[in-house]
Amino acid sequence: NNEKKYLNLCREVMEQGTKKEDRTGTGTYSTFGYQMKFNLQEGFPLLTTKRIPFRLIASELLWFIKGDTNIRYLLQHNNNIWNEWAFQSYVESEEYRGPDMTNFGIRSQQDEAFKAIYDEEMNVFKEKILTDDAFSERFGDLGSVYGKQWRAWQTTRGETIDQLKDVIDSIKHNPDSRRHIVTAWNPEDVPSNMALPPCHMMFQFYVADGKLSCQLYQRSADIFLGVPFNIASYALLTHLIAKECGLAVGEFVHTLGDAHIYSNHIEQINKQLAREPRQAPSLWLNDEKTSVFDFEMEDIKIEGYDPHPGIKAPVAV
Ligand code: DHF
Ligand code: TMP
Repeated sequence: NNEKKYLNLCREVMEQGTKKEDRTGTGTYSTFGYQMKFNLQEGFPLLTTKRIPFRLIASELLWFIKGDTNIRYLLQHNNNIWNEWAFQSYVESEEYRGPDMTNFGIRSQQDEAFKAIYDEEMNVFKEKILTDDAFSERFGDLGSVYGKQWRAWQTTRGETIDQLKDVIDSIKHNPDSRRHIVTAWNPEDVPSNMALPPCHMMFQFYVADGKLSCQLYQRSADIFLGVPFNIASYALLTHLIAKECGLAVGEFVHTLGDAHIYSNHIEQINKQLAREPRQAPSLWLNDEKTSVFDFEMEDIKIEGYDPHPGIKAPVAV
């Protein structure tokens, strides 16, 4: 069972993780180096031990595939998962004149009065991103994140490289190649040019027996919030590319670097671990679409999804 692989990761880090401080000031239990293999023929790996909002995963992936790095597209799809990181650059800028937002992530969890002010500022910010073109261009953009590196990696010669298109071409024309790689980790851009250096940073495809497999290296993994999204996102990407290349799906191999459970996610993890996994759902893709680059939200659906209820948790900023 695919889901057991994830639950085993949770159990191992809960039982054997080392206490480790982190950038966000939240504190974690962490382990270094872990691998899970999901068989994509055994259903779609969307967790059932808590409800995962699949439409957020699909719209985020389509946003990467378009090469977009501006949260406006996400907001237009009612997807709020990247708001905090755009908001952070805004409140740190000269232009911001509102109340002090230093450490808004931690403070909004600890201080009710502050949370009300923060929510208000965030709503104003979102509205401006959606309606004000100049503002959105300036503050909606997360910098040289995934979409940019996948579709328009900038070379020193002033050219751009479309890694995603190139990798699909190489899967089609030279399936045995051991060089089917896309990397989002651009050392030139990492120090200054992005809201958050890529977490899922490098992936490789592999073709054997008519099946397409994908392995992801994720340098940093928020086990409760990020990882369930990352698994489903790369499973979906593998399905889309397999379809375009006329291949079946094989495995998704998920390799983690710093795999951590935040100290304020412990109760939630325990609650989830007490639940029994249910039958995995399946993925429906519109057969009229052939190219990865033509898919829209209505072409992607999850079927037979009957999860346990969602479990809320604060995200560390
Ligand atoms: N920072 C941290 N600390 N952890 C992350 O997982 C993370 N992920 C990012 C950006 N920065 C991050 C992008 N992906 C959620 C899920 C994925 C994600 C960002 C946020 C999240 O909060 N998920 C909630 C539901 C959110 C909603 O319904 O709007 C969840 O319960 O799964
Ligand atoms: P870091 O840059 O200090 O490693 O913080 C990034 C945090 O975000 C870390 O907890 C990992 C988490 N994360 C994921 O787990 N998956 C993701 O897709 C993203 C963007 C972040």
